[in-house]
Amino acid sequence: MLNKPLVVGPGILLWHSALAPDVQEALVSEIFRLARDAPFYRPRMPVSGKPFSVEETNLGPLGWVSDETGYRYSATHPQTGGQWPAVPNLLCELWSAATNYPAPPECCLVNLYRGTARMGLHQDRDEQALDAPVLSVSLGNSALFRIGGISRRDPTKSLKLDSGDVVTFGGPARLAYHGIDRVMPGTSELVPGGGRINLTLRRVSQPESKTPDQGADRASPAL
Ligand code: MD3
Ligand code: FE
Repeated sequence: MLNKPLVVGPGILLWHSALAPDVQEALVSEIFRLARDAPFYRPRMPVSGKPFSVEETNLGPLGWVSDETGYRYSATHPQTGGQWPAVPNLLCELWSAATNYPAPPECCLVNLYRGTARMGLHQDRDEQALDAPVLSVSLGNSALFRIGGISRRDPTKSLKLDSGDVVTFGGPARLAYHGIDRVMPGTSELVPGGGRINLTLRRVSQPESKTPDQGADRASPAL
């Protein structure tokens, strides 16, 4: 399913153009079909309530949501109250092939960037399973992605993410600060209405171990 990745930095693996154009098209139409049940909405910042510029929805048993009261994982859509649609099989297989993690992803966050939407520098740390990498799929317009270290003051580097790119962030990169500085207009025709879609797949809870021994050492999970 996947070729050899490019090692962009410690814990950062990039599969450039991992998804063929026909697979990218099928994924985007599947996402907009699923979004009829779980519509894109604008999350709000904790405390201030300022709306994100990015629109979001989720797939899977848990969705990442944000409002005035904080960030959290929720089994239901904040507007419809319904469960999130299932993660498509192709994405579960991609997760397994790219991460080799012994349990399926629980959350596929779908980020929709229209116009000048961007995402400020942040850490993903609302998950218990920090031993699992995060997997990102880029679709549509290219984006300038920025990644630093585990301190906000660490130096950052920029990486262009193109449609069909797949990246995993694990081990030393799992808690790295990262964000999307800019999406480059007119660089792809993939997304109807224009823009960029990012799929971020995450394991949220620690899986039940498959053998009694595997779960014994919770203090030093294998990265
Ligand atoms: C590095 N999304 O949803 S994907 C996010 O393109 C998020 O929409 C961006 O950051 C986007 O949280 C960036 C790349 C990414 C995702 C998660 C990471 C990089 C990461 C988690 C840890 C380190
Ligand atoms: Fe993130």
